[in-house]
Amino acid sequence: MSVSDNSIQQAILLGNVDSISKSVNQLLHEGVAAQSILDDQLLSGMAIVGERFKRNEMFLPQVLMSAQAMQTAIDLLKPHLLKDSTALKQQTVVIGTVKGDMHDIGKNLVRIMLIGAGFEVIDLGVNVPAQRFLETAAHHRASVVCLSALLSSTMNNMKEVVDCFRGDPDLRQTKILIGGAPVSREFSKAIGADGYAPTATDAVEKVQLLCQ
Ligand code: B12
Repeated sequence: MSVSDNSIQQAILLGNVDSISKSVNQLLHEGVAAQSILDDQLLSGMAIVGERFKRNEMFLPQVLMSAQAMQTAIDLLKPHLLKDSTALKQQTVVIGTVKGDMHDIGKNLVRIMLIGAGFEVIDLGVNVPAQRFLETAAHHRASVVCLSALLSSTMNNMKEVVDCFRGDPDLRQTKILIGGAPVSREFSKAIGADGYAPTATDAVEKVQLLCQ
């Protein structure tokens, strides 16, 4: 990877949209794989933001700027991430961030990877109430519902979604996959979901398995 090695990380830390666009475009132009720009630079940059936020070295407006820079970079990588993929089957997946939670960068990455793997993806956005997941899954006959949460308070709203699906005679078989920094395999089992994946790449594998 050329472009000065940590220029993308720096642009994320500073929330510099212009600089990140320039660096990402340059790396793409040099033939660096979109997946490696994402894994080696963007995700590690965002991890540093998370650490600094935790230590009160960065504050909300700065984190928001970093998130905007991250989203700009992801939008630039998106066509390349999709191009690298092979379309397999057209099963429908509904995805959203649960009620009370506005974090969507990770959820958006999972969506992009799923589309890249050939799934039809309906993205309900952020702050999605349980009932909306149910109605959408029923309307589109979804095979899998993906729930994202980044807050330890909102991860509990995943259980409400799972309970609503399990309590509906027509939807109780719908597979539910969960993800997001505070959740785990154990939490997924505890709330009766069908699985957990730690990253967007693992999410694709899990959804493929759940669709078999
Ligand atoms: C960016 C950010 C924000 C941005 C969000 C912008 C946006 N559009 O998303 C803003 C500034 C708005 C924000 C707000 C808040 N935030 Co915030 N935020 C972050 C930060 C720094 C990065 C999150 C991120 O985007 N990571 C990058 C992505 C790529 O990673 P990811 O989301 O984990 O997703 C990956 C996996 O988890 C997985 N995945 C994600 N979703 C799914 C779904 C499925 C189905 C699957 C299988 C996998 C999967 O795949 C993804 C890619 O590999 C984190 C720190 C951290 N370490 O996570 C804090 C963090 C999540 N925020 C935190 C807090 C406290 C808040 C606020 C409450 C702050 C406040 N005082 O207001 C508010 C809450 C607002 C709300 N109601 O949601 C805390 C949460 C603590 C906790 N455990 O509850 C964290 C951990 C920071 C910290 N260390 O204290 N935040």
